[in-house]
Amino acid sequence: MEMSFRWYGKTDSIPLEYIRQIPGMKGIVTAIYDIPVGEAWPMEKIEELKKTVEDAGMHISVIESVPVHEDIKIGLPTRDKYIENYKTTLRNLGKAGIPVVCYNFMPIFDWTRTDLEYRLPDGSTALIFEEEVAKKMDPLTGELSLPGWDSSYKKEDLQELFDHYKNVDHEKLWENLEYFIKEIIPVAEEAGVKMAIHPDDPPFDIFGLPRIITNKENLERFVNLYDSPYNGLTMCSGSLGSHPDNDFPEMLRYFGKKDRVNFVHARNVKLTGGMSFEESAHPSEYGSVDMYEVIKAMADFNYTGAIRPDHGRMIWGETGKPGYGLYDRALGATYLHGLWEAEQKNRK
Ligand SMILES: [Mn+2]
Repeated sequence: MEMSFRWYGKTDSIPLEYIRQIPGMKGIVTAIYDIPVGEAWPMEKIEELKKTVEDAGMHISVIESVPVHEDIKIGLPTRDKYIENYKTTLRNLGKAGIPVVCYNFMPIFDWTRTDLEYRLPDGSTALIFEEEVAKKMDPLTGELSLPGWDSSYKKEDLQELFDHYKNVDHEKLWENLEYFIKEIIPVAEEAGVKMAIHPDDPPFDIFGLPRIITNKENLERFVNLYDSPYNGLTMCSGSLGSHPDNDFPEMLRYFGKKDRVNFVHARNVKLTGGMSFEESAHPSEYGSVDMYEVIKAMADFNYTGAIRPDHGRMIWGETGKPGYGLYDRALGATYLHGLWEAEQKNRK
């Protein structure tokens, strides 16, 4: 297991120098943020990013993410052009020695929450999802915006996208995903870049849009679309763990033994009834995911890839990008590091 940390590039309020000071920190998870979705990433920009990270004494463990253009998810004729660009990006990342790419296949919206600054009893703030509030949210007003979403959509664009998705049900989305996977995985294999699809967050339909990377059965269907370790998963304890039916450690062990776990996101969530949940501190006692079981599962299949503390709470007066402060994520990293060390010594 290699400990890593997400960094949003030079505009991130947390400098690489601080990240390096977190005990056990080896890798950086990052992306190029100023290239429009669908365009190919040029070699020079990739090399520049790599150099920036290496000059700070670390290396790039994972690119998170290379976003998938909506035309690919919808299955429009224009998808082929965007798939070709995606292949170019993968070839370039391979040339630069990047081992893993994380991406997702969620229609229009990335991770969704109903409150980004919910106050927990200890005074910290966290991201939460309340089922009833989400039902009343109207994404078409164009006023709703979350940090994980593509902020370039205007109200008109959104309406048009929703119109397109009227013809995309779950099966159609599977078909479009299969088309994409069969095109890109051979290129990823050749380039030496392992792909790691991120589960949908939350792992159920929202705003009437289909979501398919949600549970064990669907992850199984996904890995069977193309039989290769390059067609793998990002196992995210917070995303999959926010559905009460998902047994995350069991799923992690199962897909790890199949050699399909290419990246791990670790954070805890506390299920609060129905489909609602709060993001909590990492230790098991604060959430519904048993983090020790997560680490044990990884030790069971000798995981050697990257793990990163996913979102954290805002603590100690820190302000910044919701979910992506320094302090709580650093605590998460050292906690995970400690569990891993104990588990490794246990097994000797
Ligand atoms: Mn995640």
